[in-house]
Amino acid sequence: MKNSFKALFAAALFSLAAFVPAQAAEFVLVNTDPDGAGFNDPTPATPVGGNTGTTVGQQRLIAYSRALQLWGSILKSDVPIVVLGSFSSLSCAPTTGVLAQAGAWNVELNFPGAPLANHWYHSALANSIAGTDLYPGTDIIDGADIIAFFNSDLGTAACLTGSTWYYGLDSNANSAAGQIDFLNVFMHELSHGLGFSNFVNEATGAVLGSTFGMPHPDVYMANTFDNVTGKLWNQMTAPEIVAAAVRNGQEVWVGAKVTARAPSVLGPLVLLKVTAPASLVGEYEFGTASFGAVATPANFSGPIVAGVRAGTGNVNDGCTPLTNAAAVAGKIALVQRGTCAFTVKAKNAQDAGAIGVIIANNAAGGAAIGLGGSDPTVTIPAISASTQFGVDFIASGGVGAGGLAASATRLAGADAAGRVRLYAPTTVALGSSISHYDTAASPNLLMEPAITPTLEASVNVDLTAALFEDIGWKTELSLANCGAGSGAPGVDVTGEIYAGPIYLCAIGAKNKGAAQSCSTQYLNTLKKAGIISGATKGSLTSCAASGQ
Ligand SMILES: [Ca+2]
Ligand SMILES: [Ca+2]
Ligand SMILES: [Ca+2]
Ligand SMILES: [Zn+2]
Repeated sequence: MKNSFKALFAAALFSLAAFVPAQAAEFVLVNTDPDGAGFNDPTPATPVGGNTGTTVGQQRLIAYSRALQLWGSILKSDVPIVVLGSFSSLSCAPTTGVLAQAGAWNVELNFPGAPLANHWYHSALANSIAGTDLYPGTDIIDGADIIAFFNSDLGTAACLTGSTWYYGLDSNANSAAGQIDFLNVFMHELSHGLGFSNFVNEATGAVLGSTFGMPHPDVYMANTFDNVTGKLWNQMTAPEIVAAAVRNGQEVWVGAKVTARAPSVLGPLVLLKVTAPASLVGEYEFGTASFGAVATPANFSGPIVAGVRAGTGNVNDGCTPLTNAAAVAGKIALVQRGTCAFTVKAKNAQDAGAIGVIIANNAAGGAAIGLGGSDPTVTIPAISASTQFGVDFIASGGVGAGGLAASATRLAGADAAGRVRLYAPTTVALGSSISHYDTAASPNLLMEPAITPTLEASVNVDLTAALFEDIGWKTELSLANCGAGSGAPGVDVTGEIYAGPIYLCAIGAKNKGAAQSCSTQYLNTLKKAGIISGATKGSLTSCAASGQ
């Protein structure tokens, strides 16, 4: 693994000494950029968002160090975690590009205390479990744990035109002005290197070590579950892995910590809730359409009537003008897939006066699929339903009621058992597939495949720390037991890392009074933003004051 990367590193060494004492994880940054570039870029810069650097390079280093401090304040390790960092040209085009890439630089197998035999572990985690540096290497680079590249082309016209890095430490990037939050990106990338990634190739099913006679699954695979075969990924053959990797919605994380914390982080899933006929009362998954208005609980609710057309064949397929327009007008029309385009069916429902349309699948046992196509004249919202739903609805008489509503039991981004979905696009994206949470998660998570403007990694790592606990990380803080609820110490039930910045106040202050005023100011900000409750603020304030 590491040998394939070696050639990229020829530059001068610059290491920042550690900032975080023993019981929290200590990170060491190794800056591998050459003079005058990347982390050493001398271009003058104005301090921004709590970042006091006066050159671009300094600001990069300060933001980078803050991310290391934040993860260091959550994860426990007696072995320093060495991170190689560099700015370089990464794949980028005007409208799409790679912001950064990171991963484990060394991996470990069957080390002392390994929770799972014959499973690969990221070296930072393996070292923390073993309590020793399992591979010191020939030098600090060879023996390092994590490697991270950042795209140095961001800010040029050819790379994500109009975008620039934001180096503030306050998660306050102006996304409307094209700013991309470096701290959010690096908190995300560091997570990959700390354990939030598998080592299996989803395109071939080959596990790590296949090429050097040590083919083994990894600890991430041991927590990845396929709902179709009912198998964990570390129990699958290569062909099974290839098939599972593209089963959008079916791959989930089964680690207990993530599942336990998910209801505190994820919002409710919106489903098609049917209230009539009695035989169909319940909640159903639906698919969305690429045409018409976006279906929402506000615009998609009311009586439902099956659309009927004249002629032969399936008279419920909506392919010619509906003959029961009087019954459909002002209601949601239900039609079935087949014979003509989805947009034609939606247009015929719209012309009959429908306020929305449900297009049920017609394939045997078919699920609610995505509805493709384009027709700007379709303005009503359209959703899909399963084959069975359409058949049953028409068989029951073709009259009912319902609409989109927040589920009382299901979470947005989790399966029916409450296990959080992993990203499994129908076309494999190597390095991205499975090694992220699914984009279906809402609100957006730090470890979804795309960095989104609402993320605030300076104070909130949502479900990331829980996943680390599932793979064997111990989470501990100098503010042990300051956490509220059932979260890890210092990480509350919704994953906010409020204790991390308080900890930074403590180590950055001249005396205890200054530390307390720093943490009070920070807690007030969190309270004002609605991130913590008054009660949490109170317990944290006394915790900080106790000098723990
Ligand atoms: Ca090492
Ligand atoms: Ca992979
Ligand atoms: Ca999302
Ligand atoms: Zn990622």
